[in-house]
Amino acid sequence: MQPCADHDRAKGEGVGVQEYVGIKIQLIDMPLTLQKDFGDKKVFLIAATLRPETMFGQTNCYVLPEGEYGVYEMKSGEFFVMSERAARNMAFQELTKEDTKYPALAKVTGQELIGKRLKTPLTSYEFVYALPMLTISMNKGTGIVTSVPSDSPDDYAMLRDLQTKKGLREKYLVEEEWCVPFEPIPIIDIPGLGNLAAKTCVENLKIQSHKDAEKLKEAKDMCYLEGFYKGIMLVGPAKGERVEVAKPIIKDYLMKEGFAIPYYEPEGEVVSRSGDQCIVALKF
Ligand code: ZZB
Repeated sequence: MQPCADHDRAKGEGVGVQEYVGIKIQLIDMPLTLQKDFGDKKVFLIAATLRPETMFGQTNCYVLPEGEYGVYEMKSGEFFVMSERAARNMAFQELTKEDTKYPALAKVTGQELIGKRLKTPLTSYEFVYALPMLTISMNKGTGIVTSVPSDSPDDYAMLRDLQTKKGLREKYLVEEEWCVPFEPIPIIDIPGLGNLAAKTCVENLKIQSHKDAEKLKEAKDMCYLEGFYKGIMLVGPAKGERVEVAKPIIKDYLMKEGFAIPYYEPEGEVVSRSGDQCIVALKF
């Protein structure tokens, strides 16, 4: 594996490294296809987030119904469910069982994960459900997204659609009990946007559905910016602190407790001159 300097790239000149926090969300109910081989194992959906300080507000976890996920064995002895692309990056970050190798021990679709109960760190819900999100990109993060509808407009819009649109629930075989009781949790107060900033922004911009991409982007940018500089934590060990200060504290806590892992990937597509998709590798 050669380092791919800027001048060795056919695509992606100047593209840097994105650092995510990979949240370990344990499967309580195993999908049928995984029951036999993984029924007695610790299996986690890995959700890539840029907002570890919002994990107190998780209400569910999103998967792409038609997305293909693999089950990978990690150095820790645990099993991670994620996209093959994420497993490939992790194989070069000393996370998979054998360095540079990432054989999928099984495959599972997002649809097969929907409705499974999950245990996820820091949230006040005892367990949450895997639900569909139709705008997930399989070429970003792990293809699994943890849902914080209090502070993420995309998550709020999707959850509201699932809660209120029977036809949508029927299409993806979602039961009311998996989404309707899971209201957003106030975790951050932002002056001017209140303690459910994503809901405020979605309502102010009159966003009608999870498909309203342009306005959702505007709402997301506003929540990121206002949240980061002006948001005050309402919960957790950094209660009363600004988000900017709380973020590294909560991130370190999640890692120390074994609830999360650091995960890196190129922040955009990088292709080498020999035509290979580039990854982020640990180099000493
Ligand atoms: C929890 C969370 C809480 C997030 C929040 C955001 C916010 P970005 O914003 O485009 O740079 N995400 C992660 N992977 C994917 C994917 N494959 N497809 C679609 N969405 C994905 O991407 C990073 C954020 O987008 C991640 O951080 C994740 O949602 C989601 F309160 O995790 B986040 C204002 C945003 N607030």
